Amino acid sequence: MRRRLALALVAAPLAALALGLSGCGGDDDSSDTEETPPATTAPATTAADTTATTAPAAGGSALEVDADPSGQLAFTQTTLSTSAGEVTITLRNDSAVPHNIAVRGGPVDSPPSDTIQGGATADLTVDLPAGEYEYYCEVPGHAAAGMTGTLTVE
Ligand SMILES: [Cu+2]
Repeated sequence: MRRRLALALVAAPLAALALGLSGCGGDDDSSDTEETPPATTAPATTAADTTATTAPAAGGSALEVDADPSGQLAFTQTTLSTSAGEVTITLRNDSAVPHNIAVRGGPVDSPPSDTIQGGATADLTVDLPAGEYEYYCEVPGHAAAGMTGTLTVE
């Protein structure tokens, strides 16, 4: 009997202490939770860094080319250059004549981009090793009429 009472007397403060501790523990948990997102952000940043590192290694450059706005069978730029890797060329065509863009040279012979006109744009993404390529409009007759350019990849 005395022993139980003693235990109860000891247990009560302990329980209160435990409650107090668990209260603090709850705060600690929430602050831990608050610290967890930064910890999660750190790996995410690492992943982003990895992606960023991968992107330059793979190239990932972007180029813009315009079709002659007056409707001539020509690009306004006849030379382009970029670094090796995945290259995205955005063709803009302000004329009413439909055009597209494709790249060929060496082992590369890309399918053409969408054929566009009237101020639209079309993207062509090609994986290009270093070398010299021709970009051209694949609409029949256009490349033969001079709608080509030289793309140098280093
Ligand atoms: Cu064309």
